[in-house]
Amino acid sequence: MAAFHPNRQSFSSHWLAFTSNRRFHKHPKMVSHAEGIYYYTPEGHQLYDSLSGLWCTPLGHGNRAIAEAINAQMGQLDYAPAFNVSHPQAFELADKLAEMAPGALNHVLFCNSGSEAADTALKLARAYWRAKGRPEKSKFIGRSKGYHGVNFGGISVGGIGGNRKIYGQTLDAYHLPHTWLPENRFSKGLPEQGEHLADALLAILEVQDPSNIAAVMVEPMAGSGGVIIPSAGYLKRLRALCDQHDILLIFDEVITGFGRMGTMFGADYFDVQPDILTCAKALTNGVMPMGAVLASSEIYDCLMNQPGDDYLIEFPHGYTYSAHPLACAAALASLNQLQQPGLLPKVADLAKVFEQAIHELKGLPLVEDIRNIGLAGAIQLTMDAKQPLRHASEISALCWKKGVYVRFGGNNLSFAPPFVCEPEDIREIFARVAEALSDYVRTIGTP
Ligand code: PXG
Repeated sequence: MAAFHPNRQSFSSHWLAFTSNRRFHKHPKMVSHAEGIYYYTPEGHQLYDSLSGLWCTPLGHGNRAIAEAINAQMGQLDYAPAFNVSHPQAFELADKLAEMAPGALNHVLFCNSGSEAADTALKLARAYWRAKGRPEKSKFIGRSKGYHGVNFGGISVGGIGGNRKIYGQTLDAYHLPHTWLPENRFSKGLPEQGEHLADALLAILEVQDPSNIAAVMVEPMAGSGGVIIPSAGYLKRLRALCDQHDILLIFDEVITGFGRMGTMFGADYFDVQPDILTCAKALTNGVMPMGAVLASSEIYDCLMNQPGDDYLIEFPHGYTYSAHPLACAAALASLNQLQQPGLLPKVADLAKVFEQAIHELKGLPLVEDIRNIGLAGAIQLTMDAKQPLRHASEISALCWKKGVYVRFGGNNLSFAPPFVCEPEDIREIFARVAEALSDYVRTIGTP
């Protein structure tokens, strides 16, 4: 098939997601091929994939077993109605997720993205309290710098101002402070300070009253916000406060799910049990769009035991593509690999190399903080007084030229390399990032 080269017209016909389109038109970044831990541009320039796509392809690109599973499924059943009908792979996948998830999160609702998973979880929390006869428990508490996707529930609970400000009215939601503290700068792994930040929940409850609150929703560590990691006791404290005040705790594990922290879920890492857990991304190794919401038996049983005839729908929610057969096939093939006994120990080993390599950049100009946990990390840059977000985007552009795809968001460069990379790949990625940073500092003069 001949390569398609976009012209001016097609540049404006594809309105890129979450992108400065005007900048893209001037400096397009295109990939046309991917294999293992690399992307390739149409011109054949090789790039390390230092974020596993958008945090979603830990098993690398072109994974054979996933491709074969999708092909086989395509020949067997390409689509099944998601309402009133189902298919065997959906049950197999739900069983597998329930078995992998911490505690009794035994009931799985499928959707197609992390954003849908977030809004599904919020609706589920409200539906639960209503079924319990407490409909006034309808407000939510999220956290500053939290990201729960882009749908209305997710942006309401999410704590990134720029993702909300142009969209008008949101749901009733209040926000805990984020967990970045200056005294934790350059911590390796878990920071020491910050357990007390969970107590900010009490101040919110004092004004809003627990009787009005359905759920607290947080990421075990804030991924998009710039890999902001809470201290060891923070989530345990949050769990205890939610228990005391009869509030559900929802973990958004869209990034932390499936091994990113070196454990299968962030909940395992912190040894804290949520009532609802959302996931997506690595669930299918990013190959098919899919999200999932795992609910506790308490929530499931409550909704199943509502009075009324048994033809009534217990939870009127779902999507045309919920539990899509091709996505289920991709997920089963991905999870089989993620569950291989050697894989998570390999991630934990790579995490040590990653920690050392990313912290080598400490001391370079513009580097204000470096954080890491498992195979995830961020380099936080000082803000340019006139153009606060300039440094990160320009350094990322230089990294591209040096053969590394680097994600920037706000004043952070974020990293989440594939689990299938080798220690020398990680060292090479950060050596090139350090070079790009130094080149950039030279072009702007000493900051
Ligand atoms: N929750 C969390 C915690 C996420 O990280 C979503 C929900 C939404 O998922 P969907 O599939 O609807 O995009 C996300 C997505 C980045 C980056 O660079 C992060 C995400 C997406 C794109 C870029 O940090 N996270």
